[in-house]
Amino acid sequence: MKLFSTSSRGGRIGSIAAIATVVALAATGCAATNGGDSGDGGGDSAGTIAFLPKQLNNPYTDVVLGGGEEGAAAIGYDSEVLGPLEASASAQIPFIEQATQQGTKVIVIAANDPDAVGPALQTAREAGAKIVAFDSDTNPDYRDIFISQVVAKDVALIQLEIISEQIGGSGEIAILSATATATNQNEWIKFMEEELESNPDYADIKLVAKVYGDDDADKSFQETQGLLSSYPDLAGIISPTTVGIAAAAKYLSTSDYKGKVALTGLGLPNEMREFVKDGTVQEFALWDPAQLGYVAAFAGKALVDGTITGAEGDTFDAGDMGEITVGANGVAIVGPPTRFNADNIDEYDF
Ligand code: RAM
Repeated sequence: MKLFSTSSRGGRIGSIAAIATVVALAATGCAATNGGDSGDGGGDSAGTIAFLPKQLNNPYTDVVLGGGEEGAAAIGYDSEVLGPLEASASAQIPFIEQATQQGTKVIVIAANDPDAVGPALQTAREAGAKIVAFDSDTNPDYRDIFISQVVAKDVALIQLEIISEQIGGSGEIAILSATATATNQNEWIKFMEEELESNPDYADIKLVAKVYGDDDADKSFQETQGLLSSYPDLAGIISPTTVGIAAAAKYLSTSDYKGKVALTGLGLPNEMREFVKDGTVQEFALWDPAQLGYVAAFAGKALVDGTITGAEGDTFDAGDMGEITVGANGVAIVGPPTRFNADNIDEYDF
């Protein structure tokens, strides 16, 4: 079943409840459990899945967690959301320790840094927890499986294709990323750099700068401003982060650069709609983030049940998303990216 469109999944109701939980948590930066039982669970619960995103106060995270909580409920697990307010490298460690002390069966984590979280995850595993990385991988030594929404190289390629189309295949471009340590961001940027070097279609495109907005809207806004003043010939910006692209669009939309400097990257349709409609942005890409959380919950169950170990070729049931096969290096891919533009953006609600 395809979960992409808003109308196709009643479970979006579950997402709304989850968002309310996360918003409440954002005020305190701590954790809450949905579903009654905590720890290994009592009553009818199979146990708890702890979701530890890069940061709580990120609209992308809210959508991912909505899918995660829906997935956990579908397999009879309680879900707990915990994590820091800022996406810094070490900020997740105390939350991993907290989940470990609670005897959480599954920790689902989007790593702010592939190695900083390693020792804490090792301890969690020694205590019996299964580790599912999603969105942004840990070093593979520290997790059982990585749920990646899209093949990493495809995420890079679609953004290059779009920017190239928009700048006529020639000119200076810059990348506005999230944090400098984020595994997902750095992998996508690496593939973009390799493609720019090797693909003759991009011979006339020059990457002049990489800047980091730390998935903080204000910093991303300022970095955009800085790029435009430092590089007067800039033709386009790629921002492979939902926070970055929305902040850059906000800056461009009221500046003289609107419609002149192209902007693309990875954005949430609901955050980008106004900028597509006012002509600031022509086209950007993403996937349905809820699917990522949903599949991660099912992967956790399969690991706990022992039906998979995260080895290449393992398969697991992912409910409405069907059967998922684990690929090389313990990476399971959920689905392809989609382009959003004026023609289709109103069909999406996330
Ligand atoms: C931001 C985060 C996240 C990334 C999305 C596309 O919200 O950096 O990790 O996957 O953008």
